[in-house]
Amino acid sequence: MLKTIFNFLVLFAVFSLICFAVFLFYSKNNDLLFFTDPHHLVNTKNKTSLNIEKTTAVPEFHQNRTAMPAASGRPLEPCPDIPPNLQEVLYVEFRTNRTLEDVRQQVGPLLQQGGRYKPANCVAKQKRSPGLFRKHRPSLTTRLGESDPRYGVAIIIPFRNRYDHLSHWLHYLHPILIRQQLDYSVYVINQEGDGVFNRAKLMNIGHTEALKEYDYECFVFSDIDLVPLNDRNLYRCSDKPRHLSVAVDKFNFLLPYNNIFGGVTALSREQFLKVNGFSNTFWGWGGEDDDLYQRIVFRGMSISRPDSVIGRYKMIKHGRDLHNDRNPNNVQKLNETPQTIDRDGLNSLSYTVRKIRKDLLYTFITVDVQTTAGYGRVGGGSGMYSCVSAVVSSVHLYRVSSEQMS
Ligand code: UD2
Ligand code: MN
Repeated sequence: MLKTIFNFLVLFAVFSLICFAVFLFYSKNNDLLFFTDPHHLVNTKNKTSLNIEKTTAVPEFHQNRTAMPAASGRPLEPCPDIPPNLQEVLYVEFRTNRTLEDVRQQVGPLLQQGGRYKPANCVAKQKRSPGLFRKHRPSLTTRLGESDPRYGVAIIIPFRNRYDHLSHWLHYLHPILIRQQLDYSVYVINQEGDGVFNRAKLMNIGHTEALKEYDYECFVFSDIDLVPLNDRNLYRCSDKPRHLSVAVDKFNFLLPYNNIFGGVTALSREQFLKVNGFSNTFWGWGGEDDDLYQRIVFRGMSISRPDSVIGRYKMIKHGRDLHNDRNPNNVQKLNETPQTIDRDGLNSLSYTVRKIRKDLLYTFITVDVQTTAGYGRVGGGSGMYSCVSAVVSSVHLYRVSSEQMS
């Protein structure tokens, strides 16, 4: 009898132990409150709310890029229409030595390889162009680990041998673009060799190469020597092609002529395709920006601009570069825009990529632009328009016309 009771007790003890072990196992996996340190839970909650408070209180520039606020499983909210930490008067100084290494140390921790950034706490605001319902390419988005391609801005910089300018540009622009809560990447398109420079073709190449990496919605084309003086000049695209460098110190903060479209411009993917990009045939200095403006008008669009307070810029002082002399043929070519727009541009672009280098601060793409000998062919036409526009450009200083503000 005693033996039976003893056996029963042993069995009961073993059974209880098994039950307890099973219970422990499940409670660990399911985070049952019963077995979780209540202090730990409270702290986690506090941590989360602290993070949220912190992100609204301090400029985003100070946040850690790798923070993952979506850990709660909830999708990120869209960023506010007007980013909260914009600075309206920026102090910009170029008379100082600034190395890329300095810049890397300052902003590098906030960036991903290739000069890439997206806000950690909200979804960037760049919207898909109205009417553009293309299918996006999931292969590209997954390659970069992105969730939604609709918000990407590619910043394209035409470049050759302006390394000191590059350091200044990166030093000022990365913090500005971060405060603007953009989802962006910086592409520096470096023309190989010392053939005649072709700014416009480098822009087309930048657009094409950037789209191989990511389904960007917006393209900001920027000279390397232009730094905005007001964060409110957002590097986004809008429903019209946008001219951002409205009031440059070099031009006494005035538009040198009303239709100027050089410096810094923003075109959505749809707008840029509509004009077939830039012409590829403007070799040497000048004309390519006016040709793009004419393409925009020819395709029935108009441009928008910020006002001259928001659109202020400082340009790094420089002389004319070697192999980028003013090309007198380019002025005459402006007569031909209506004839060339369909056959000279993105659809006729030809170049060779020599090297792609991913720096923390930018993607550096060296290309052979297939420079022709000399400065390209002379365009046809009477040159009347060109003469008039050249005279108008050099003599008149227009104030920013109010209908172009938006
Ligand atoms: C004006 C325009 C510019 C462009 C140019 C004519 C403004 C404010 N700027 O600038 O957008 O239309 O006239 O082509 O309206 N670059 C190099 N290395 C070179 C040559 C040029 O990197 O050897 C790049 C660089 O990004 C530079 C840009 O091309 O900022 C334009 O050249 P620029 O600065 O010599 O022309 P600029 O200041 O007269
Ligand atoms: Mn310049």
